[in-house]
Amino acid sequence: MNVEDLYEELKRSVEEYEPNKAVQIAKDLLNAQVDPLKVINEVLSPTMEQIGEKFDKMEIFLPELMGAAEVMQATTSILTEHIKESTERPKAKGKVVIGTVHGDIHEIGKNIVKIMLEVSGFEVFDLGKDVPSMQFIEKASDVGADIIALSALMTTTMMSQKEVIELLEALGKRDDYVVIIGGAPTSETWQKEIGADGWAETAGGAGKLAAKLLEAK
Ligand code: B12
Repeated sequence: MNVEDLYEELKRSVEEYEPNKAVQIAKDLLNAQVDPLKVINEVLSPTMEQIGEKFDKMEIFLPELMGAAEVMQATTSILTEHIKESTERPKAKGKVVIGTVHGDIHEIGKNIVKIMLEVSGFEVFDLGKDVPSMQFIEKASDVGADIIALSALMTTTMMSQKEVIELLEALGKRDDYVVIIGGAPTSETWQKEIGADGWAETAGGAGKLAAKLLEAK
C-alpha cells in the first residue's frame, strides 16, 4: 500500500472503530518515514472534525463519537511516542502548566500539545482535563512556571480561559506568566479579546509559540 492508501485506510478505521487496525497503520506510516505530526494534522484531526460534524447533525451518536475518540487516542499515542523518542531535546527552556479548562473533558489535542512542548524543551506539568481555573494558578505558583497553557474545545468552555486570566489579574499575578490558549473553537481574535499572550492553531505551532513568547519576555 502506498502512503495515500494508508491515509485512506487510517481514516476509515477511525470512522469504523477499528483500533487495532488504526494502530497498525500508524506503525506502517512510521516505518514508511512519514512525519507523525503530518498524520495527526492532515489525517486524524480532519477526520475527527468530520465525525464531530456528523455528531452535530445527529447522523451519529455519543457511542460512535466515543469510539472514534478512543481510536484517535490510541493512534496519536503511537505517533507522539515516536516524536518523543526520535527528537533530540533542546536544553531546558522553561516550565509550562497545561490543562483542559473547567467544564471541558476533551483532552486529545491538549495531550498532543503537551508532547510538542516537551520536545521543544519545556518541562510540562499536566493537570489533565476539567481543571478548575484557580488550580492552574496554584500549580503555576508551586512549580515556578513560566507559561500557563489552556485548552478549550467547546464554545461554552472558552469562557473558562477568560476566567483564568481574570483571576490572574485580580490576584495581581498577570505579569508573572505567559498565557497561551488553543483548541478548535478558539482563534487569534479570541486570544486578543481575553488578553492572552498567544494562540496557536496546531500542536506544532504551540511549541514554537511558547519558545518565541518566552524569549520575548
Ligand atoms: C473527540 C471528541 C469528543 C470525545 C473526547 C475524548 C477525549 N478523551 O478527549 C468525547 C466523546 C468524550 C466527547 C464528549 C463531548 N463532546 Co466532543 N468532540 C470530539 C471531537 C469529535 C474531536 C475533538 C478532538 O479530539 N480533535 C482532535 C484534536 C487533535 O484536535 P484539537 O482538540 O482541536 O487540538 C488541536 C488544536 O486545537 C490545538 N490545541 C488544542 N488545545 C490547545 C491548547 C493550546 C495552549 C494550544 C496553543 C493549542 C491547542 O492543537 C491540537 C493539535 O493540533 C470534536 C469535534 C471538533 N471539531 O473538535 C467534538 C466536540 C468538541 N464535542 C462536542 C460536544 C457537544 C461534546 C459533548 C457535550 C457531547 C455530549 N452530549 O455529551 C461532550 C463534552 C462533555 C464535556 N463537558 O466536555 C462539540 C462542542 C460544541 C460546542 N459547544 O462548541 C464538538 C465541536 C462536536 C460538534 N460539532 O458538535 N467529545
